[in-house]
Amino acid sequence: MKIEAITMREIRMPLVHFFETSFKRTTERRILLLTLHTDGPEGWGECVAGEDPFYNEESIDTAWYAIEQYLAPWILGKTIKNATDVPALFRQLRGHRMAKGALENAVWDAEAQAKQLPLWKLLGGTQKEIACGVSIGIQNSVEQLLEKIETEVNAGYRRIKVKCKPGWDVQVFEKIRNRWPDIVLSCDANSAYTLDQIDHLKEFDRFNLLMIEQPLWWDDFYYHAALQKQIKTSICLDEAIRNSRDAEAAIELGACRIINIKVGRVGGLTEAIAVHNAARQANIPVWCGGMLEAGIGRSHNIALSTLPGFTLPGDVSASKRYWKEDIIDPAVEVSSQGYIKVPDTPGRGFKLKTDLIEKLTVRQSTLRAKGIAGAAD
Ligand code: OSB
Ligand code: MG
Repeated sequence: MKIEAITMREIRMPLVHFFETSFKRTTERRILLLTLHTDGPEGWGECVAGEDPFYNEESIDTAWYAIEQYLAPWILGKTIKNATDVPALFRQLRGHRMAKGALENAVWDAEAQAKQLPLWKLLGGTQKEIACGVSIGIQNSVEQLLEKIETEVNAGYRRIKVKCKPGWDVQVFEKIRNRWPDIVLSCDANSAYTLDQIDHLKEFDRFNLLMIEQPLWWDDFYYHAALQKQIKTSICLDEAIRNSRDAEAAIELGACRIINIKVGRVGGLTEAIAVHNAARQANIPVWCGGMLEAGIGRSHNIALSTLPGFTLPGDVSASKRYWKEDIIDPAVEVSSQGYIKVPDTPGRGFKLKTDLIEKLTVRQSTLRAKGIAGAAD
């Protein structure tokens, strides 16, 4: 397919409820959406970079820059056979994986539609239903957190993950376990601890957690390996795994027993599949992480989660947990048993609410094969 133009747009979407991690409280998302105009079907991608470079080094603004200045010009006017050919076109730009992923995933969407295949089949997926968990942020009070957990347990979610940080950890786990001794529970520290706190981290072992996600530095596996030797709870790496080589190194070092795969964090679906394959080869279970995505990113996550190594429930949950109205139709829904049924229609499998997307847009720019057209047209 020939890439004729790329529309970049920023939409703003308030969250139904704030989402707080050890690094930040988010109340409204600023989301970068891409539309790929080709000589065939139109492809859409969502950039998962946050409002600030606090989760990793990228933000919506660095992604906008990387796409506008480098990535879009490098593929505009090109004829691309397969989305798997895209990473090689982007190689000269170091990092900026979330920016790259947004564009590559739009190519996957267009390719799947051109081939009349559901995206999940094009990726090599095998699971027709995916198991869902939820990620629950730090709340104003433990009571508020317990109420949220109750809602999600009743909704059928198959794993509850709570965000933690020093001062919001063991006391909170204690209260959760008193009330729900048997639910599948995990925690995510987003790098809130250091190795000096090892005695404190050892206390987490009392709570029968499925895993602790990224307890130490965001870019580390060496010290995670040291920590994993001293705690019983399985470490799951999120931030630190940027590609399949990282996955291989972390696994060989013993830095984790579980890996969270986020499509954007590793630079797109091609690399996400490679991370999945590396983990599968080593018998390391993986699950699909989330970045508070709107419907486009969410539908890419659903497709990825159908690969056979995704054996643990992911942070892929219903649209209504995040948004009053999602930008896709139908919205993502989760069954009372905690599963999402994977759509069988070509491409990502969800229609777009283009009027709503227009309404939410605060800036947009269309880039064309020859020269750059600034404003919308
Ligand atoms: O570490 O998994 C994380 C959200 C923003 C940044 C980092 C993370 C998260 C989540 C939310 O945990 C998962 C979701 O989309 O529900
Ligand atoms: Mg995480």
